[in-house]
Amino acid sequence: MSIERTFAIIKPNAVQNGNIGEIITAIEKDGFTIRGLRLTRLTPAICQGFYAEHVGKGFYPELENFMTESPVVLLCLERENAIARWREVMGATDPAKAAEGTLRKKFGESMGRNATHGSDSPASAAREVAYFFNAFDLA
Ligand code: DGI
Repeated sequence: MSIERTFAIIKPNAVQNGNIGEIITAIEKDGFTIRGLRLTRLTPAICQGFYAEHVGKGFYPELENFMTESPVVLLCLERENAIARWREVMGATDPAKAAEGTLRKKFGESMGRNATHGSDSPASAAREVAYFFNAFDLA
């Protein structure tokens, strides 16, 4: 298994609830190295570019309202098998269906307000890391 990078977001509800520290601790304890880290607030245009595959779907307006309502933490994470492993640590998209001990189970409030994002493939990871971080931001 090779070392790879993935892209993660600590979403507005988790930032509002004071969960940044616990989520970053879980990331570090699981053996990820943090290569990029930034607190910012997404604009509608930035959100549309990021979630391009979902623009036009029924749930997109709710997704955009949520993702732009307050600041988020953007992360580039590195470890062996990072993309699949980060999705395991997060758990299922719907917190109600997420396994015990996963981040979405612990910190997610609903399908929409599900606390974290993680890239779903190597192509998405490369696109998402490059969308938010330039080469100088990645250590
Ligand atoms: O890769 P994921 O974040 O697990 O899931 P995804 O890429 O299918 O969807 C992106 C986000 O959009 C997801 O984290 C939560 C939101 N979402 C997806 N499907 C629904 C949804 N939100 C609502 N309210 N209803 C949905 O059906």
